Amino acid sequence: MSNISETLFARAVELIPGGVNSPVRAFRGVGGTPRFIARANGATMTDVDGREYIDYVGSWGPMILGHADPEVIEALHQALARGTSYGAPTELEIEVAQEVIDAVPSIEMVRMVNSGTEATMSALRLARGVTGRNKIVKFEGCYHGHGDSLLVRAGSGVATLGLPDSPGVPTSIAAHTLTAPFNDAAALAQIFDEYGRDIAACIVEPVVGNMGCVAPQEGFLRSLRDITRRHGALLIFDEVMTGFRLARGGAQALFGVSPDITTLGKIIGGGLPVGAYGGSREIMEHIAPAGPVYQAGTLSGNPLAMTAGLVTLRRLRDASLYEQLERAGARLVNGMTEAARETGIVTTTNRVGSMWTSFFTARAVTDWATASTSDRAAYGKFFHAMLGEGVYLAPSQFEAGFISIRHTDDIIDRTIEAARRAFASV
Ligand code: HOZ
Repeated sequence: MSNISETLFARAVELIPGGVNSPVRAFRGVGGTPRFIARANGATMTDVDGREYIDYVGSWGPMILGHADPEVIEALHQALARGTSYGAPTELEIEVAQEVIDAVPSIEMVRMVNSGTEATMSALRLARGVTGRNKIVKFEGCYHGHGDSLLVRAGSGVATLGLPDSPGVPTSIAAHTLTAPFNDAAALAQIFDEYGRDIAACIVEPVVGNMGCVAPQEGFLRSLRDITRRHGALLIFDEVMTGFRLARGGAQALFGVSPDITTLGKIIGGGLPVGAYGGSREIMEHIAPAGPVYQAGTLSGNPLAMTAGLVTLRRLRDASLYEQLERAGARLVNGMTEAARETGIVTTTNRVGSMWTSFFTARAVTDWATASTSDRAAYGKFFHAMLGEGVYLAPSQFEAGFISIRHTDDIIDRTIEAARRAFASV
């Protein structure tokens, strides 16, 4: 099959490592050539060859309002005419900060950065600065961006490519990162019993998106809160994916557990590059220039990301949108599960709100050990069958799918019909 995506990819691999600016996009987890996208609108994307896809990647989470939301685009047009970056404070930044603080229970102050990776790196530095300790604990299969301390037993692209850890991370830094299985509070308690006095923070995706979607079991997040508090360590919820997605107040509002520091990204930039980290006033006033922990950024809080973010966050004040997303998620997952069953394909589908993943395994998927029992070759076949049906899923088993408010019942029913045919072909 000769097409424009293939021609572009051949050029891209000569100029960009692996042909992409972020590894999972390269389709290595599923094989084949990545589709180059020309445009997107609502729940769909169109590639350079003119094929339209129902999109469940949603730019990996930000597009909760759907692509090219008219209100976001109009606000961006107006903002563009006022200039794209000033390197000086704006009222818009206060408005976005206010919106985040109003929504997220544990945040009293927030600092904007430019990506989720920057947010988690900065949150770790803050935790180390506040506690005067060096070690951190993360969970196997959770991914928190590509900061040195966090590329240990990570999910997402690291898991997709089968790289246990990354060359280039000094062993002296990796040695400060301890890992436990997700959903295993006893293992965490043991780590804290051994190293508690040296541990600055425990970081977790409260609902994991980066080994596929995996929910916390009853009481797990509460145990993390209790264990960290008992040992004088900080609890960091990485809500880059879940913030403003599972509820306006994120997973912490949904599960009723308050972390000390929260990292955000994706939705709060309305589709433009953004990240943020926040917490109590007492903790956040350690950040420069209020305090001594240094962190800075030329484009942080830039007016375009703040504009798109503000429109998006204000729209998400409408609680009925989360009810709509919940209904859409249930309709999709019930339909997919039924389609798999009818065609005799064994899957386990996890969902929390509008995040979901179908794993090709009979096991309940609760952690990395069970996520990795999924038949990745079967996922690859299913992925390509769905692509052929005009449905764009994550090109890796170890990523979550995302639903937007533009995924109507009709679009979801078309997806289920496509899945029925795709399962049959697997
Ligand atoms: N690691 C990102 C999702 N978990 C992928 C980002 C991208 O490829 O754009």
